Amino acid sequence: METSSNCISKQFSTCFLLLGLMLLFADGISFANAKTHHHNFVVQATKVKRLCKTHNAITVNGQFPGPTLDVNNGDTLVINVVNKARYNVTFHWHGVRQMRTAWADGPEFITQCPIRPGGSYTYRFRIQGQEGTLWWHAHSSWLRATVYGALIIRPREGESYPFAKPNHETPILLGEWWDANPIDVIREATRTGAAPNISNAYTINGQPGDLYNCSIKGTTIVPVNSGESILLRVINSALNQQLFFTIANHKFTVVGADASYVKPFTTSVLMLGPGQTTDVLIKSDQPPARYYMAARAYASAQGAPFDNTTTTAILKYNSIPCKSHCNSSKPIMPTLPAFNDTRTASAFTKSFRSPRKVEVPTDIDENLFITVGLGLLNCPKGSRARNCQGPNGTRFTASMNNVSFILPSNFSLLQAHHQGIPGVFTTDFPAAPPVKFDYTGNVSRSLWQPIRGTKVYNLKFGSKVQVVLQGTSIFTAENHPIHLHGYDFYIIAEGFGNFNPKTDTAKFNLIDPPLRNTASLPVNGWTVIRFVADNPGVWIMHCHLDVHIGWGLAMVFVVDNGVGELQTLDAPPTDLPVC
Ligand SMILES: *[C@@H]1O[C@H](CO)[C@@H](O)[C@H](O)[C@H]1NC(C)=O
Ligand SMILES: *[C@@H]1O[C@H](CO)[C@@H](O)[C@H](O)[C@H]1NC(C)=O
Ligand SMILES: *[C@@H]1O[C@H](CO)[C@@H](O)[C@H](O)[C@H]1NC(C)=O
Ligand SMILES: *[C@@H]1O[C@H](CO)[C@@H](O)[C@H](O)[C@H]1NC(C)=O
Ligand SMILES: *[C@@H]1O[C@H](CO)[C@@H](O)[C@H](O)[C@H]1NC(C)=O
Ligand SMILES: *[C@@H]1O[C@H](CO)[C@@H](O)[C@H](O)[C@H]1NC(C)=O
Ligand SMILES: *[C@@H]1O[C@H](CO)[C@@H](O)[C@H](O)[C@H]1NC(C)=O
Ligand SMILES: *[C@@H]1O[C@H](CO)[C@@H](O)[C@H](O)[C@H]1NC(C)=O
Ligand SMILES: *[C@@H]1O[C@H](CO)[C@@H](O)[C@H](O)[C@H]1NC(C)=O
Ligand SMILES: *[C@@H]1O[C@H](CO)[C@@H](O)[C@H](O)[C@H]1NC(C)=O
Ligand SMILES: [Cu+2]
Repeated sequence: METSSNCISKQFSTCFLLLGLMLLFADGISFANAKTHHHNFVVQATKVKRLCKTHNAITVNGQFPGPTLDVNNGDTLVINVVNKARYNVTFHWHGVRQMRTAWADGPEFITQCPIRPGGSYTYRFRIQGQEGTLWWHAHSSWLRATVYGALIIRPREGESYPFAKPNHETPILLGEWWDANPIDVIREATRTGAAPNISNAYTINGQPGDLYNCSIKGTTIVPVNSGESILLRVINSALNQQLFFTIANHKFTVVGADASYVKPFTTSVLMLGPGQTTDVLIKSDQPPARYYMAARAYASAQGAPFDNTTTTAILKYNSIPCKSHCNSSKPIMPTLPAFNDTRTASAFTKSFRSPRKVEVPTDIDENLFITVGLGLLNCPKGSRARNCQGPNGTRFTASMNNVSFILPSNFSLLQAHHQGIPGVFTTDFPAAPPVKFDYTGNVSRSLWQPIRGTKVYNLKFGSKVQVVLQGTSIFTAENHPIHLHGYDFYIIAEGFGNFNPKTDTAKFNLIDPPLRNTASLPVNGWTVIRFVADNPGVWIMHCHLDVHIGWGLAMVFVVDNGVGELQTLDAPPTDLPVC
């Protein structure tokens, strides 16, 4: 559970720290002590036993969860990925801005073609102006079920946190485990058109915890001494489920999210959508004992099946006054919100503020309204029924503005954009829904089937963008964690029902909204985000529930180069995988 500085894993075959030269960067600040971290990530099948059964899980360097990357703001990462597994793979450094280095962003067929079995690719990028907790994960099929790890970004050397230095720090990675090969699960669903099988467990740092069978031995334990403060870096790395997280008898002070600091607030429960991170401080000020920390689903879709199990780890005071019976009494269990407690989820996401007044983009150049939701594809009557095992002989789908996103297969979008290769995508992603309707009402069945396409939306360098994300109740309404690559955005408002431009603009927070990379779009509601298109490249915006990505819940922004080298996408790396 401990983390050391810089090169955390002893298993890295190489880990050099090079002194950065006196380089002048775009922001005009020189970092004499910025470092370059070199890592080897070997993707390989590894025997992992959970829930009484051993599976050949795909891991990085045989570790599950994968190695923690521990860096300082301003550092450079050079990660050489070698694919020794039997699946295509790519890596995404979730939340890293990737200024001018879109080639290192990772979503397959968006910024690169997959690293094939036997292949390799070196990701190079610098952390610029981000501090807190991010993470990395595979961005190909469902590999990220087991291929993920924490990315911790500390303040520059010599600088400190904007809060008292905690006595300890530990990442808390919430995950999701199938008692099956996750790739088989998604392939089966793709074949049948039905929803994929739900998971069998959630995990904390890779362990389900002792409420599950055969899971007592590995349960994650976080040891503490009385009177300390502990920084928990909570990451929702689950594939398909928003999660509530709480610790018995301990309150959280939230200090950061998605590698930006926030105005501290206290709460006894967190809700994170997949992709989101939350940094919290806790105090070990309770009677010495063992306290469960626990996570379970926030399941907002009515009637849809979900994994309703509970994962636990143990916050264990070192000074428990007991002898032989010490381990026999059960840890103290917290109360978790009800699975459908949207009120608690919403109260939590609305508590976030930036620490101080920030510069929110105004004078918007691009004002987009994007509907987000599920759908059903009708099948030709009687034919190919095996492919149409969704509701009433349909196939599940999902869309943004009625376009279900299809990945290209012969070129990555970034390569096609950079080299001007025609026929790979079209630039007609609509800025508004083609049909206006009561998005959160009883939607006519005639509107449920989207079109399919590889449509992008073009943004001029430097344009100020507002996106109103509007959930729909097509098939079923549901909370969607919407993630934008290459950017952080301000969340200036959210609400329930249909967004009303006449009245809801009054709710915009243009003073101190939180800066994030993943927004929880409320079930049957809306969220408004703003950002400046200052990073050239091809950037996917998608639901971070992998089940929904597969159904097409994504769109892509193509951001043009600006003027001069500092506003221009770098040249592609020479080892960039091609299709
Ligand atoms: C999905 O669940 C069904 C029903 O339990 C089972 O028969 C099937 O084998 C599962 N699929 C996979 C890929 O595990
Ligand atoms: C756990 O083990 C018990 C006792 O062996 C068994 O009855 C139960 O079905 C198991 N639960 C699961 C989820 O496998
Ligand atoms: C979880 O779902 C199963 C199957 O639907 C049900 O039997 C069980 O009672 C549920 N458990 C909880 C804690 O809701
Ligand atoms: C309690 O459990 C820990 C491991 O969880 C073990 O190291 C220790 O020996 C146990 N103590 C007793 C008294 O059984
Ligand atoms: C939540 O689920 C409970 C049953 O588990 C139900 O009684 C309640 O009405 C639901 N609440 C909402 C807001 O859907
Ligand atoms: C499926 O068909 C039944 C019977 O016609 C109907 O009641 C139900 O609403 C349909 N479900 C969907 C998702 O279309
Ligand atoms: C790439 O694939 C698309 C769709 O299959 C096709 O229309 C296009 O012609 C292909 N482009 C090239 C350059 O091969
Ligand atoms: C939804 O609308 C359809 C017709 O468009 C109607 O048949 C159905 O009864 C409505 N359902 C509800 C719950 O209002
Ligand atoms: C989506 O487009 C299809 C095809 O044009 C149409 O049938 C459907 O009604 C549209 N749905 C919405 C929500 O715009
Ligand atoms: C793996 O990647 C290659 C190269 O892009 C592609 O042709 C192939 O279809 C991919 N395989 C799978 C199983 O997706
Ligand atoms: Cu979604």
